[in-house]
Amino acid sequence: MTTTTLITVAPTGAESRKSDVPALPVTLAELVATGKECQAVGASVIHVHLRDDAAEPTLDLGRLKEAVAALRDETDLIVQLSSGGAVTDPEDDRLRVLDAEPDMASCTMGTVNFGDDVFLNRWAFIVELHTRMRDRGIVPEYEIFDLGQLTTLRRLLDRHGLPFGGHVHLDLVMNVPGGMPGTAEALVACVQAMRDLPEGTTFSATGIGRGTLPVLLASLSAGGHLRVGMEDTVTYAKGVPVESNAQLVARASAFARLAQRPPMTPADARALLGIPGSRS
Ligand code: KMH
Ligand code: ZN
Repeated sequence: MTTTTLITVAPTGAESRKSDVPALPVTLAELVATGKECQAVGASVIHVHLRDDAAEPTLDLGRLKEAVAALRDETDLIVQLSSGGAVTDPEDDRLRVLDAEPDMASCTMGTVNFGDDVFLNRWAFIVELHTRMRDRGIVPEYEIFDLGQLTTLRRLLDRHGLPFGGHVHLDLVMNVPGGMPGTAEALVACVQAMRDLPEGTTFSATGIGRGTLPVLLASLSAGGHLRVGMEDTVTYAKGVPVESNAQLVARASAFARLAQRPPMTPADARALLGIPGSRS
């Protein structure tokens, strides 16, 4: 049984606008400050989306490299870049994210309706991401938006082999409008489907919006890990805006402690995920 909890913070995302959510970290300085605060209250991984000078989502390679370097300099967090980007980002730009040489990158296991948009992830693109990550020594976090995407993950691993480091870690992204619901029942269905994945596969879970707390509690009780952050929710409680990412991480850490599974250190998270000590 898992005795500690890996907590990932997803501080920014590509969907919320700074003008609507003033507490959203959008500059590099804000991102690094957020990373430090979140590490101090229990985060060990940071899932990064960047913004440009107008606070719009960007996959600019120079900015990505700068962010990876700054987060490595200023924190011990495992740096996970989003290869998902925004729904409008072309595949080539999403693949180029890997050139920034993060510790980890996300790798989504299929296409999903995403509110009024479509988050497109063709099979050939998935294979390319998975293969390039392995070639470059980048550990993937497989993002699962719906039950069938676990079957896609199994197919990927069967046909194209294990990721770099040999450990399989996935993240259930629940309650996206168009994906699986953010319920304990859906999470348990995913856990059952994970039996077909390699021995030792680990998972985190995050619930978008009002799915946040049900998914957090279900994941802890099912032996899973946690992702929280303003990418996934900007509301702390009904009618109460989130003040900071650290507020969400602190709440997740408190629940993890109550569950007798305190937050994992970044060093322990590296060991779990098969990430080499340091690249800098
Ligand atoms: N912004 C979403 C379209 C990821 O980071 O890999 C995709 C996303 C998943 O957030
Ligand atoms: Zn993301």
